[in-house]
Amino acid sequence: MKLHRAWVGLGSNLADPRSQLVRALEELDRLPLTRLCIASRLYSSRPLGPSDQPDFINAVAELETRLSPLALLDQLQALEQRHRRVRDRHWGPRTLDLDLLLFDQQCLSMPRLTLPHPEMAQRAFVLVPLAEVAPDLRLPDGDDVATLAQALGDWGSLMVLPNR
Ligand code: A4P
Ligand code: MG
Repeated sequence: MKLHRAWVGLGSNLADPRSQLVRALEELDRLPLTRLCIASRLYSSRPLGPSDQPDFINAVAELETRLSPLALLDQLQALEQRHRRVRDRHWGPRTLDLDLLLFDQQCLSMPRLTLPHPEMAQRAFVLVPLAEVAPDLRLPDGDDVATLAQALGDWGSLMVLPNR
């Protein structure tokens, strides 16, 4: 089985978000056929979408995996379930949200999985931690992640949290 590189966006704004993320990073490292290579610092940000919810904590993890994209998504969704995530309101509060941002340079458009993650290029809370762990990374369309992050210009709403 081939070794792949995948980037996962983590987000939480309920039930002690910081420990949700710290636990999730450890759990990502223990997924089958998968290893956590590097994790970004934790970032706090204002909620995108409905504003009557707590601020989010976000981070990005770089993984090495021998799983397929869909098998990795299955694992991420099972991990969300273990954090008792309840899906109700779109863009509403959540204990743990795991988005598969990139998987090698693959482009996929399936009902269960779109790669790259469709919203990632517009979100500072994804691009800034992603550029931190992978400063030379490009999207499949050739766009440079660090340049995209700088171009967003709404870093003001992002705050790095002190060490975990
Ligand atoms: N799906 C398709 N492609 C992917 C992918 N690349 N990664 C499917 C993960 N899932 C993918 O996702 C809905 C369906 O998308 C899944 O069944 C999966 O098969 P979901 O996580 O169940 O639903 P959701 O999270 O409510 O919707 P969505 O569109 O994923 O929301 P987002 O984009 O995750 O946004 N503000 C701040 N500051 N920080 C945040 O982290 N997050 C959100 C949620 C809103 N506002 C935020 C933040
Ligand atoms: Mg999601």
